[in-house]
Amino acid sequence: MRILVTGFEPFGGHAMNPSMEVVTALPTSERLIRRVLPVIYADAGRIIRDLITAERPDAVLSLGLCGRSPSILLERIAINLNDDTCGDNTGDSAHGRLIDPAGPVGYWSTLPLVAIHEALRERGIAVAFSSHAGTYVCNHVFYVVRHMIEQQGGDQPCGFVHLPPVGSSGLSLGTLVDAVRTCLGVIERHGARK
Ligand code: PCA
Repeated sequence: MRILVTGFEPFGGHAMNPSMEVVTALPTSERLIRRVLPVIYADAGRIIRDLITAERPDAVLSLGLCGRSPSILLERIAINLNDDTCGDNTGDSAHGRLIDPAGPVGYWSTLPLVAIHEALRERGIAVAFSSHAGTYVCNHVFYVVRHMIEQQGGDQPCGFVHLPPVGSSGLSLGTLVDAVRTCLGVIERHGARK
């Protein structure tokens, strides 16, 4: 199984983004396609769609930073909405903009979230479920990828995991890398969803 794993560049007031650090620190492997995305609505969606078309991964795990979270958040739902007050890294501020006016209101994650939750807890890593990934660029990428796979009738598991800032709940960068490797291992073991 080849898995596409993405992170994001720093944004807002954050000097670093652990999702970028983790994606960069993951070991190079033929089974892994790694990419850091810009925190720009239009570019992030286009880049990840083009990557999926070119690389045809068997699963997609997207990562981002949730600055307020004390733990890793397993996102359950992507919403068809861009809405923020701070703007993306180009200053594009979306106020109630639909991601795809023809698309459904939301999509469930198709990652094996319960198994991932269990695996992370077994490793003593702080983790929680989250109802949805917000309405900023992380949610945008989550929705765009789920929508693309759904429209193509694909069976690739895909979803989004938010990481806390390094240091939250005693989570070092090394532990976050270990956590993401654990997620990847569970996704591999579960295989395609149909
Ligand atoms: N977190 C932001 C965007 C990029 C990132 O890492 C979010 O939660 O939408």
